[in-house]
Amino acid sequence: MPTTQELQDFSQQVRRDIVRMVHAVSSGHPGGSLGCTEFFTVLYQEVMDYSTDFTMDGKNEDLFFLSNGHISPVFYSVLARSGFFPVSELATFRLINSRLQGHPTTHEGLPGIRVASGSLGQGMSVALGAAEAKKLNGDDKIVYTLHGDGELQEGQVWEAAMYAAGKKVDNIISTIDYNGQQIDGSTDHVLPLGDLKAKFEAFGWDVLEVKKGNDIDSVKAGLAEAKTRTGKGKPVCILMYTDMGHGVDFMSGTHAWHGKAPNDEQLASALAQNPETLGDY
Ligand SMILES: Cc1ncc(C[n+]2csc(CCOP(=O)(O)OP(=O)(O)O)c2C)c(N)n1
Ligand SMILES: [Mg+2]
Repeated sequence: MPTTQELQDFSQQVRRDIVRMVHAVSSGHPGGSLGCTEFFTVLYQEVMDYSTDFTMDGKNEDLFFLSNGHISPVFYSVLARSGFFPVSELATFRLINSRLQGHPTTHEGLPGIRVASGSLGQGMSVALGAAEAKKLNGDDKIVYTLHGDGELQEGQVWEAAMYAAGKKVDNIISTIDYNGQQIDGSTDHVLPLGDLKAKFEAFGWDVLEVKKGNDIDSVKAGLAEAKTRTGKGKPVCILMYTDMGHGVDFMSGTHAWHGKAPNDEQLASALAQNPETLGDY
């Protein structure tokens, strides 16, 4: 198992990748990506049991579905640095004919991607299909998902949530990136989410909270606890409190960098705050 320091170093390199990828093409989504960096790092470097010899059906492997597909920069960086495809390919982010489209797609055949996402609200439904298939196949591995909090304003999420509990899909762990921000402002301003814990519980889920979603050890503990709660008849939800734009001072705590690229000076500042650890692509 990697040490906390190793996971922090990994996260720091991922943060560099995120801002460099988005800067290079002057487009993409750094804010949510930076806020979920520790989550992806812990998930792929410690928690999930997977093969980088990628197969679409992923039998006898843990699976991950990114529902808020706009945060593809963090996903691509972590997949590359976990061995799914060459790190150098990060330089093709959002280019014509690249496998690294702005929002993940399956058509391009990028290892690690099992569903096209970006049209918000669909990932939990897809993941439930995969989770049920695992049960039918006698495969005891777990299906993980990630969703934005603003994404929860999509009705399909709640249809899926109802289905998951009703059908006792207890091999799924769905994490909510609870940053309190979305594209046009705070979630409170755009459309308040109310008491999310009470809502998921009312839908029949087992809910736990990770209060420090940008702290490696807290994310580790939360994911480990969530795993112990699988197989008990209920789907499991993690409300993970994060700081949008975490790790880059001028991007932190605001929706302003939801989908905006840094200019040259801003990139230099972001990189100075996150020195190279594993080597730039
Ligand atoms: C169905 C759908 N409607 C609208 C959008 C446009 N959109 C992209 S990201 C986003 C905000 C989502 O907020 P959240 O899930 O909290 O993501 P964050 O800003 O925290 O990264 C919206 C409305 C979309 N991608 N899909
Ligand atoms: Mg959000």
